[in-house]
Amino acid sequence: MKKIALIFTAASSIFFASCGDNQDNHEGHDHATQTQEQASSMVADEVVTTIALTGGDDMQFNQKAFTIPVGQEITLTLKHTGQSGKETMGHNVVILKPGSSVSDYGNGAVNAKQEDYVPKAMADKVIAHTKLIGAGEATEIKFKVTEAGEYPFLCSFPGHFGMMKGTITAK
Ligand SMILES: [Cu+2]
Repeated sequence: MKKIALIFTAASSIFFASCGDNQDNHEGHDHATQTQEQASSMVADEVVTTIALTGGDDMQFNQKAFTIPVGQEITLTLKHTGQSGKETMGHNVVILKPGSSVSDYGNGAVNAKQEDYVPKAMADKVIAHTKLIGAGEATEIKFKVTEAGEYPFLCSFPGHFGMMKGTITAK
């Protein structure tokens, strides 16, 4: 009697194990995508007046989507969490007007080293920007937007905007 029970238990655990594998194979990707979407939409739905960004030697912002209220003062901080200096791994945050292209701005800023990669020639695309910082530094700006919309942001240090970009939604 005991033996039969054991065999049954073993068989059913194999059955459940293989069932679980199948689910992973068929639904693993969907599930991961869904979780990611849920996570980013949760972040984006929360309306904030403080944006705290960090960027390290991995060339990544800690967060890529924010929602802010129209007409209120927003405080944005940027902290460099890496080991590299501003010359080799500088970071900044440039917030662009709705409809502006992050890659157009990033490509246009590449040669503006004298201006810390925030060229005056493209100032008409910019809502606000931080200064360029290196390891151990932090910086803060305050800004306000007067219209609802999607405001792209990027780090304009050469080669960074492919990874270091995001969207601030104002509503
Ligand atoms: Cu950067």
